[in-house]
Amino acid sequence: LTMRHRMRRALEEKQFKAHFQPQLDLQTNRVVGTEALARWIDPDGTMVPPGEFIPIAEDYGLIDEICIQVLQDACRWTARWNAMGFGPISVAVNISGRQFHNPRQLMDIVGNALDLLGLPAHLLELELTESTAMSDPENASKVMRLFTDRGIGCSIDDFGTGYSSLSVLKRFALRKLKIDRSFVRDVTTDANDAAICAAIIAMAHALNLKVCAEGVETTDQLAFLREQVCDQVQGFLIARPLPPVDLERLLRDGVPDH
Ligand code: G
Ligand code: G
Ligand code: NA
Ligand code: MN
Repeated sequence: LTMRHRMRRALEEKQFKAHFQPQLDLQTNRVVGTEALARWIDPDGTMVPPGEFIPIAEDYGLIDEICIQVLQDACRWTARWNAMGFGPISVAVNISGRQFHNPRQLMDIVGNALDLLGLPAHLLELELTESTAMSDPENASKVMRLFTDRGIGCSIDDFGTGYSSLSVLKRFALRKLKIDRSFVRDVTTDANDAAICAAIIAMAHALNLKVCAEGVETTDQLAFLREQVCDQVQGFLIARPLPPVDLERLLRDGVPDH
């Protein structure tokens, strides 16, 4: 069977699912959101990582259908968690470069998912990497305006790695910056990385944006980010990307104190 056939069949069998990594609010110590990450889960249990299948899906023109499946899965679980009283809890989904260049079609897909699963628009967030956004700032502005007008939040992913022009950044209709995990990794040992993280947090707040640090793995990193009044953290210290039932258990039991 060719890869194209395998993907087609996987789509028919709804093998593309969302896993969820929690985002912890440092003010309240509550999980206030998750990032949905695409997983291809074969019936035999093997899991194909998105880094492998997303580029192939883009080549085969199957990225939209896969995105729809993952997005609907993400909206379905998030609507459930809010209905169960764990909310308000939002969900962030990643947008591929291909989808970014077709804003109308993306809006249709996203709007349909929200309507179908009954998720309020403000509980959905779209993540665009900084390098994608800056590859075509005109289009990025258009995408963000379109989604913001619909009540959906927009965030810049992997911030700090993509050469943002600050004059462009200030014109984006944004809710959040996500500090790339490469800056978080050595934040307690590298003075430059510490300065960069502090500067991104201060700049985000000056622009009235929330800021989320990615890739938080140690309590020392967390302590630094608390000191800098970072709004949210995401990383293996809190939890890995989890299957929905495990994320739900974490919501029920609460995250341990860090
Ligand atoms: O979860 P993991 O570390 O394997 O993710 C690898 C990469 O795949 C990440 O950079 C992430 O942004 C990307 N990714 C995960 N899920 C999706 C998705 O639903 N759509 C797109 N376009 N990218 C995704
Ligand atoms: O920013 P992006 O969408 O590329 O990031 C998502 C990826 O980051 C996922 O593949 C996820 O598994 C990974 N990730 C999440 N938390 C951590 C962490 O604490 N450390 C490392 N090394 N990777 C992480
Ligand atoms: Na992301
Ligand atoms: Mn990221």
